[in-house]
Order: sequence, then C-alpha cells, then structure tokens
Amino acid sequence: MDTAPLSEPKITSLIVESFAKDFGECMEMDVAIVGAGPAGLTAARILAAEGYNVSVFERKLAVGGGIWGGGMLFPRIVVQEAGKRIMEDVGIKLSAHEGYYVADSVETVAKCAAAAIDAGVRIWVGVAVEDVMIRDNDEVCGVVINWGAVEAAGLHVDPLALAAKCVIDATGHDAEIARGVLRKIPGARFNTDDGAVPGERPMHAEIGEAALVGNTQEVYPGLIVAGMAANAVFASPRMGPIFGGMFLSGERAAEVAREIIERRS
Ligand code: 48H
Repeated sequence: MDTAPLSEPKITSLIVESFAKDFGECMEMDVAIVGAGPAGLTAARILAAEGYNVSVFERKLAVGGGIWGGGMLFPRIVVQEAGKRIMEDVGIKLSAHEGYYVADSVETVAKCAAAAIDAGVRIWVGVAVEDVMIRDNDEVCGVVINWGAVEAAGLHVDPLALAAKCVIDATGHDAEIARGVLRKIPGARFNTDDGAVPGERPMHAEIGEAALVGNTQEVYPGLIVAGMAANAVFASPRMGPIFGGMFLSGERAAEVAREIIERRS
C-alpha cells in the first residue's frame, strides 16, 4: 500500500495534465456533436466505434438531456419496435406492452453514456458551443466553445475554437446551432421550404416520430441536425416522452457524418 502523504499539488497536476492531454487530441476532430441527449449520444457512440475522433459538448454538468425527466418527471420513457434495437445495443432493459416498450430513464442515460465512452467518445460536460467556424466554400469546419458557467454568469470571456470535419446540432428543441448559423449568415438558406428555422409544431406523436429520420440531414455544408433539433428545423411535431425516433435520428446522423467526412477527405 502507498504510504506517501497525500499531496494536493500532485492531485492538481494529475487533473490538469490529464485534461490537457485529452483536450489536446480534440483540436482537429472528425465530428463535433453539440448536446448529450439521446440523439447526440447515439450518433457519437456509433461514429467512435468506427474509429472516428468524436467529441460531445454538453453545456450542463449532466449528460442525458431530456431523458432524465421521462414523462412529467415520471422516470420512464417509451419506444416502439424500431427504436428498441438501438436501446438493446447498449443493454437497456425494456418491458414489452403490445408494441410499446418501457425503459427506466436513469438506466437509459447511464447506459447510453457508458456505451459512448467505452466506444471512445470524449464527453466534455459544462462546455457550451456558442458558435461554429466557417471557412472557404461556406463550410462549417469547427465549433467555438466556452465554459457553460461563463455563459451562465454572462461574463465577457473570449471563447476557444476547435476544428471538426462536421458538426452535429443535437441541441434539442432550440436547434441552437442551426439558428445561430442562420442568424449570423444573412444569405444562409437551409434546405427547408422557406430557409428559416421555424421551430417544432404542436404534439402529434405519430407524425413527429415518423418525421425524425427524414429530417436528420445536412442543412448547411458541414452541419447536420439531429433529434428534436431536426424536427424544429423542419417544423415537424413534437412527440412527448416517446424516444425511439431520437435514437434512430442519432443513427442516421452518424451515416450523414460519414458521408461528409468522405467528401472532405
Ligand atoms: C452545449 C447544448 C447546447 C449548446 C443545448 O434535448 P435533448 O435531450 O435533445 P435530443 O434531441 O437528443 O432529444 C430530445 C428529447 O430529449 C426531447 O426533448 C423530447 C423527446 N421531447 C419531446 C417533447 O414533446 O417535448 O438534449 C440536448 C442537449 C441538452 O442536454 C442541452 O443542455 C444541450 O443539448 N445543449 N450543449 N452547447 N449550445 N444547446
């Protein structure tokens, strides 16, 4: 057993050096994913398992996004047959009820996050993406980050920037990254009918779920929308605490990211 006295400076240097090493490997990523909800964590896990350099940036200290709260704080989520496969891939237990499957929301977050980390994803919590980088050919080519605490305190602190071959906006209802691109680039036209980010429509679970995979697209060169952000960009309905579409959207976002990386290589 180690009998050396505990050294506070040693603990500090271990933390700083370990952080610097891992963060240093994120200067030029394949994929930067904004938001650690079900869509972002699923896309991240699939891409990292294929060997891509993937980071997820989550503004809050906790990963999981809207999964935790289940339906109105009852800690359960529901999926149908299609989403079940992706949950089973990460070992989430499901109880069957005539075509519907119920899962514990805490188990869902824990297993989605653990599987992503085991696949090699770096998850940076407490880090907000406040902007993207755009270069030649008007392509999104990275993220601009700051501490979530700096953002919350409203401090005037300049951000840092990291390069990525593509960026996935998995920020949920607000579609923050897509909205930001639209606001900052006057001529930006998204692949939507009117080129705007209209926001989601009122609840219609069946239509909202069905629309998610089709809405998961590259909406601006190098920028993919996934999960609830995809329905917000394409004005599709919300769906309440049924989550299969979110996992499937994450899976689709991984496919689109792969295509963008190949195009840019
Ligand atoms: C860093 C950010 C930023 C930023 C936001 O809301 P989420 O869970 O997103 P999805 O799309 O994976 O899942 C949606 C689902 O949870 C949901 O809300 C459903 C099914 N609603 C249906 C209904 O009818 O209401 O996760 C998004 C995450 C959150 O953790 C945010 O904190 C984070 O993204 N985030 N992180 N930088 N700029 N913006």
